[in-house]
Amino acid sequence: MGMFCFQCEQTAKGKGCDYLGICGKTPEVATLQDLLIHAAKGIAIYAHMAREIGVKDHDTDLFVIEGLFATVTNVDFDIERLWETLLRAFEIKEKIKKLFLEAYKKKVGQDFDGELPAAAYWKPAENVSGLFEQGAKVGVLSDKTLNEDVRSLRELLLYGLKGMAAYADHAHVLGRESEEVTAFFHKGLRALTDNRLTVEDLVGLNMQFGMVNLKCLELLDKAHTDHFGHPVPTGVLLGTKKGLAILVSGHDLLDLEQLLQQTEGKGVNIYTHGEMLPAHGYPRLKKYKHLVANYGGAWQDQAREFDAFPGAILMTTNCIQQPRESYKSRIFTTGLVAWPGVGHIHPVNGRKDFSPVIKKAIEAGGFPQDIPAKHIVVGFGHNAVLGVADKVIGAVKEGKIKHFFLVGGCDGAKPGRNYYTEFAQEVPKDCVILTLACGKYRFNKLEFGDIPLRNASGDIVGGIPRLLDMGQCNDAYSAIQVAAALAKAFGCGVNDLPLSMILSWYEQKAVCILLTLLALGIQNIRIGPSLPAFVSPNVLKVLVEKFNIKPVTTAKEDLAAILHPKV
Ligand code: SF4
Ligand code: SF3
Repeated sequence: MGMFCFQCEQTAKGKGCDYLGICGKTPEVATLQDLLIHAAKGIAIYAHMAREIGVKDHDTDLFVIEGLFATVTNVDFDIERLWETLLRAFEIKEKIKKLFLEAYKKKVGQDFDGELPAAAYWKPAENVSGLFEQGAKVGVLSDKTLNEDVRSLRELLLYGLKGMAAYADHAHVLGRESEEVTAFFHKGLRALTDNRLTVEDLVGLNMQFGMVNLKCLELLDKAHTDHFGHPVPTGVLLGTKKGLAILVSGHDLLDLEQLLQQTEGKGVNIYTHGEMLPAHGYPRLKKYKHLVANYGGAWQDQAREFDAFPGAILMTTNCIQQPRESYKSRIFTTGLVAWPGVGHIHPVNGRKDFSPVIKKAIEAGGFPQDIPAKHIVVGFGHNAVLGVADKVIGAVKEGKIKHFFLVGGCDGAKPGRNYYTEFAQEVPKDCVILTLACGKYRFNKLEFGDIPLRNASGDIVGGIPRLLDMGQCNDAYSAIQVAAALAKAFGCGVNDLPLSMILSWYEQKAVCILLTLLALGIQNIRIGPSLPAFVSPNVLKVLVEKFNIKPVTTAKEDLAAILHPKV
């Protein structure tokens, strides 16, 4: 069976995974995911028309969000689960179709007789091999006649929607939804089936999407900060504590909170991994004394690190990799994450029972002793940074801070990613690095020190840390807030600030954030380690002409070009 997927940065030969995903996605999984996207488009066609005449269905909205999230890189690798999801997709489509047809008849006085794209008429085949056949006909390259720029812009929008779905889902579990965000999932997916849309239409739609995703980032920021409090600068141990241990990875802070509640007083220590690191800065999570440390490095190092972890492991979102047999019985998934043969924790009325995870941690025995290590500081969200805005602005005006660099985004396994470590190390001492997402594991354990603040007599009275960890990838919202506040304080536009963005991308959440930055008019973004395979030469030309996007070169060259531009 064949496949084709080029949605992430590590795609085979920089072109496309065509017989097996580098991520571990099999052709069967890839094909069912393609079919799920096709099914979601069919649902969206009806859901969008229904919304236009005032009809909504919450199950439909949530299904589309979860369905898209399941197809993000490194989320759902389980054929059985995807099969079930496809059957549910058909039920949902029939439900929203019925709701639309009834409402249409009531409003217009006659039956709807419009011709719709093929996705609207999809019915699941009776068995899994039939589903594979269906999926093979609806993949990215299935329409050979499609203009390559149209395909490129459709995929750009689709990957943006997938990324936004992850964020919308995190907001949803915390009880937050936005009509504007939800409606755009249907509008965007439906647009992917509309052959009348031109390259210009699709560029416009991608920009419109970028602004909607800003809303979604804001929604999630509000959901997080209302529920967990505003992050505060907090030292996080990188060592281990003697005793039973559970490691929590991914982005879902509510899962972590429920696990902390269920392990409190039970002698089990909780460790964060990957994108869970920023959790230590949130007041409502840091209050738990048994949230003890951050363990391990970036997601791509997980096999070796999970192997060595003497406890249970919980994956709440991307990025799971094929578990080794040595820890397969100790690793659990929850939410949209799934791996065949790995235990999954399902919610019951919004609550998850993590007893199987706790039981496994007890069986695994835990760490035999304390391993002391250094601390790193997290928790520089927009509230914390803007709380000392006067000091920061003063330091810029006095020339103590010359430049800000946002060095953020995803990590990945490719060797070219050393660029980000080198870049952070080369940043001059009078510059501040803002960082977010999992790419920071390339440099967040290095010493960057402070920019000293002195009083009138020249005595040091404090300092601004040179590395400010703003949080998860979704906390790009914080970086946007800080940039907007600085621009206001200096009476200029964000593009005129002494601020440069050096982004690393891997999966689709980075795509949605990039589209938001572009929609905000931010220029001169440097992106790496390589450009997306799904961006056609003409689309790249538009991005370069309109936004002056640049691929990264070498850390030294890029820094020199930023700090000493040739005019
Ligand atoms: Fe390949 Fe990335 Fe697609 Fe996985 S998600 S199949 S690595 S392009
Ligand atoms: Fe990382 Fe997977 Fe993208 Fe949230 S966790 S940023 S790669």
